[in-house]
Amino acid sequence: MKKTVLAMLFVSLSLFATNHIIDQKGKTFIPHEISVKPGDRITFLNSDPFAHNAYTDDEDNEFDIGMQSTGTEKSIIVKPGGDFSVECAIHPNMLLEVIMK
Ligand SMILES: [Cu+2]
Repeated sequence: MKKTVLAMLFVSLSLFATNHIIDQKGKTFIPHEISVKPGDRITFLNSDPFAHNAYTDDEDNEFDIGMQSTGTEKSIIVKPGGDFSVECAIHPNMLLEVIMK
């Protein structure tokens, strides 16, 4: 019974989750600022003819998608926490600001 309630809660929460698409093009995250809430997904695309990366050292949302080659997509799920910045380990000038709603 308890498991069923938890499963229903998870399903209803994920119904409200948003998938935010971030393209990497011209060595830029597009868009370069997004507003998210915990449970949302951020999907990184790569439209450049070379590899990119996306990572953050934020203590609540730490992730590193590794090397991302042209035409692929990689996703992460946002955890509860504060605003954070995402960078590309290959191109230090790339910056994505993630704002928590
Ligand atoms: Cu890059």
